[in-house]
Amino acid sequence: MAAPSRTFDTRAVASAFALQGDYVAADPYGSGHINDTFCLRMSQGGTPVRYILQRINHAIFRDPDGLMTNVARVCEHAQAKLRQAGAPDATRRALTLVPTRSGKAWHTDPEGNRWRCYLFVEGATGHDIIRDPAQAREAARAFGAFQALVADLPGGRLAETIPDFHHTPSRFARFRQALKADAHGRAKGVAREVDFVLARAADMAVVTDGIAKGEIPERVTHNDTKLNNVLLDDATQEGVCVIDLDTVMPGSALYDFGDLVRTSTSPAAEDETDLSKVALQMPMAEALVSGYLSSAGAFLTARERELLPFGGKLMTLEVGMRFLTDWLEGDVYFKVKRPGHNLDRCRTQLRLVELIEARLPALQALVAKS
Ligand code: ADP
Ligand code: GN1
Ligand code: MG
Repeated sequence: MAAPSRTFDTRAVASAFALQGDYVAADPYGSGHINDTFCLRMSQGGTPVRYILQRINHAIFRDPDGLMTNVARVCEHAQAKLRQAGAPDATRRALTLVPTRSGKAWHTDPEGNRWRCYLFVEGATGHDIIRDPAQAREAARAFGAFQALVADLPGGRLAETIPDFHHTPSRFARFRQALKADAHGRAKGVAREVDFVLARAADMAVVTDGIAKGEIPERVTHNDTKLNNVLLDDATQEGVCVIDLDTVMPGSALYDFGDLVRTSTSPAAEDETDLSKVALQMPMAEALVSGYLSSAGAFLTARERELLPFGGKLMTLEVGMRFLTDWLEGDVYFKVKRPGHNLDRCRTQLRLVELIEARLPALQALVAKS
């Protein structure tokens, strides 16, 4: 469970939202690397009811109000479409914000922290590690369906909640800056990892150049499609609810498919220290392709299809490079729980990049036959 970086008066925060019943407790919840997430427990006439209460990390999301405006738009659009389609369980199939007592989508506390409250999606789990191909298929189908859902989002372009979030060349430049500055004297211990990243300079701009030249379409994408950002039904494993909407903004389908490859093909945890456990399981990859194409196949272009496996390599390389950058910069971005945590995470990612590279032709063949 993620420990919040500090304690908060969650009882006071909860009282700002239009909730029924009595406050019981709010416990740190989930394994996200960014926000402070709590499982809020209320008692409604003796019946326990849970909510998700989240403090937005405004050190990372510099425009939290713009972010919440995005999130509210996406939630409302998803709910409206589900209701239109007659879905009986709309509040389980898309995130639902609980408004504040004054009817706003988020609460600002006296210290300037932005808080939001969601209905808790019960009976479903965000998994940190993929268990079987059925889960991979459902996760990929759900994220593809999410892209289809937001494709007709009304109200103009969404705010960029983190500018250049997946602009891999900018991430590469930042990495090189951190390496040059070496503010914590850590560069000498990571020469192999640094060389690995530098040797792949030519990969960094493939997608951004493709978008700039109009060869790859810009779409509204989720941009953080790690496996634990989709809740799978505990009984059926169906991908019921896509969560973590902070980075929903213009992007590329390749980022979303790519991060699924990164997080749903290996049986090892993202921070596994035994690199021999990192593996690219082809049945998982096959399930990702079939699940993603089942919901996104109708709108993907030929070029996007062709680049799906490369997207997997690029996203894994990008995140590996981001963990390495954070290690060099002194662990200032991702939450860490132990010394060397970011470096451990970096190493699993770079190992997976190697494995993806070795299987690129096989992965391309999988896409081609689907
Ligand atoms: P972060 O940006 O820090 O990753 P997330 O929005 O992904 O934060 O939330 C952290 C965790 O909280 C998720 O991985 C998931 O386990 C859980 N979670 C978030 N929203 C809900 C919800 N509406 N219902 C149930 N669990 C949720
Ligand atoms: C973060 O928020 P979370 O834990 O779902 C990060 C992603 C990384 C991921 C690596 C806003 O995702 O970009 O891929 O960690 N989110 C942000 O596990 O930076
Ligand atoms: Mg998350």
